[in-house]
Amino acid sequence: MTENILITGASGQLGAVMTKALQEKFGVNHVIASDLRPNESFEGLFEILDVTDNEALKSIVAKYKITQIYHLAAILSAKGELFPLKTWDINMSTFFNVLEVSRQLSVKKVFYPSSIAVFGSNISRVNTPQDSNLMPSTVYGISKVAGENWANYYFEKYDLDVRSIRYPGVIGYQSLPGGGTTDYAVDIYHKAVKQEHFECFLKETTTLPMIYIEDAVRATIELMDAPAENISIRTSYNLAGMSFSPKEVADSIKKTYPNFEVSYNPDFRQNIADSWPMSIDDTKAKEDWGWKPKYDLDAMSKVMIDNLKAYYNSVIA
Ligand code: VAH
Repeated sequence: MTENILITGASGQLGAVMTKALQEKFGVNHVIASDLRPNESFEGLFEILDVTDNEALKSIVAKYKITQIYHLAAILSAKGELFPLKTWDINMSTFFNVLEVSRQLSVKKVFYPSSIAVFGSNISRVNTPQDSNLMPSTVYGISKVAGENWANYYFEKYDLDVRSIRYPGVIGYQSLPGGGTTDYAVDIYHKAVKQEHFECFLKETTTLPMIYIEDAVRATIELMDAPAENISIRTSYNLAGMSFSPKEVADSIKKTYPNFEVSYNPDFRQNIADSWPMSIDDTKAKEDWGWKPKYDLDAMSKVMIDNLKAYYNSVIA
């Protein structure tokens, strides 16, 4: 059967890279990228879509005979704390629309991104288990815990094949830092390549689970490709790439830029980070669908620096 894929939030950090990977896998004419505003940088099919508008979503799903939805639109952790009730409303209403339209129009598969933000400071922060008691400290995290349970509900009640990953902090060179607590680890590479000082909004010893964006996208597609009978977790899978602190990523960068200077000035995002795991137990992802990360910190630093140098040289040229 022909697959037609809709990506919401396609202009975001993960969305832009996910879109390209899905275009390569399914063909440009079978992938419809969508976001709130036009995006001239996209090659291929693009629709302006506010996912809070149920009729607009339904119309696009029907128009393109969508068989899979990757629902990446959401307000992230740090930005979400600036307007908590709006964050809850946007993160939940968009997912309810995706679930309901998928059920009504027989979409075959739905991908729902969850996050390590579902965990709180009430559990072990080292090698945090898949089945932990979830007490998130942010509205973003609360919305993701609710979303995971709604995903499981639609699977159990309507047999809708919703699959989900609890992403660590995703690091990539393709977009500037967004509203995430882990986005210091994107910005630090930009500052290093521009030979600028970097002020980190977390303490130097704040270890968090992270993943290079290519690993995050590959994990997602491998999960979506896995046979349904292999999927034993219908809330969301723990996923681990690597764990590092701001000091460790700064030291990795200094192997290329020995004079790179970093200072540490923790802000409100320190409390968020302190409530999150330091490392993740992703045994179930390994067992159910063969997950294995390819990038460690130094491998990620090389690819980040190489690509950002090429970008900034082209911008300066
Ligand atoms: C955030 N990058 O910081 C996201 C992610 C693990 C964190 O969900 O909000």
